[in-house]
Amino acid sequence: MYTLFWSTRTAAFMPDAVLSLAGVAFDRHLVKRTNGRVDDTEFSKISPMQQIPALLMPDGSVLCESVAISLAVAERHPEAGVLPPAGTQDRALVYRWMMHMVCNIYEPDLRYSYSDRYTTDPNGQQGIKQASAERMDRSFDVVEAELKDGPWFLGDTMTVLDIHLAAYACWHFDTPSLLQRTPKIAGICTNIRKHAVVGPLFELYNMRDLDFLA
Ligand SMILES: N[C@@H](CCC(=O)N[C@@H](CS)C(=O)NCC(=O)O)C(=O)O
Repeated sequence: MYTLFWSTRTAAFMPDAVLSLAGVAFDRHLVKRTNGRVDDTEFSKISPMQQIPALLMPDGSVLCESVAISLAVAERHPEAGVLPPAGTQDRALVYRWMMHMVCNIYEPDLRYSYSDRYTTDPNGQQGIKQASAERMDRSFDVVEAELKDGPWFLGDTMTVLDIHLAAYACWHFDTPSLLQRTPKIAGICTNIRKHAVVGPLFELYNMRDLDFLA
């Protein structure tokens, strides 16, 4: 049995979606947070960076890092249907865009949200926030420019890319203005918000940011 360490509005959303799509049994363990920060001494034994998510595997080992967890679960459970076959160009594109989004969207989002961690200058936080916001926006625009006609990131079939992209869009500092500027990303978000299995997780994770699309 898997145990997913989670909390609302965190990147546990993505592996949760993959596990749910695969239909495998798993427990959710809520990690205690105070003011958005992990506040749970027991959790440091699971995640040395004290970051959510982490996945306790059936063999007792632990996997951290949201992208690694999503990809590993999708590979172990092909029935989830969100990972193109190994060795194909689509699989290579999954790697490319997962890396693009985690480095150039998620990481700047963390810099924006936890700006005090990224400067020793007591007056430096506003500059960090502004630069991070610009970096995030530019990186979303790169995705928008490369998307084809949909309905999903890679065309006809939903993949882990769609799940990650929609979560990052939810956490943007101004989701409506982002999606107005990026209609193809908005289309993917609309589709995934309506998905029978993934859609309900937006409520569980208190990610109501896409509700206005309905
Ligand atoms: N690179 C990590 C980042 C994880 C991360 O920063 N998670 C946030 C929530 S989305 C977190 O744990 N924040 C609480 C804290 O840093 O105290 C990943 O992709 O899993």
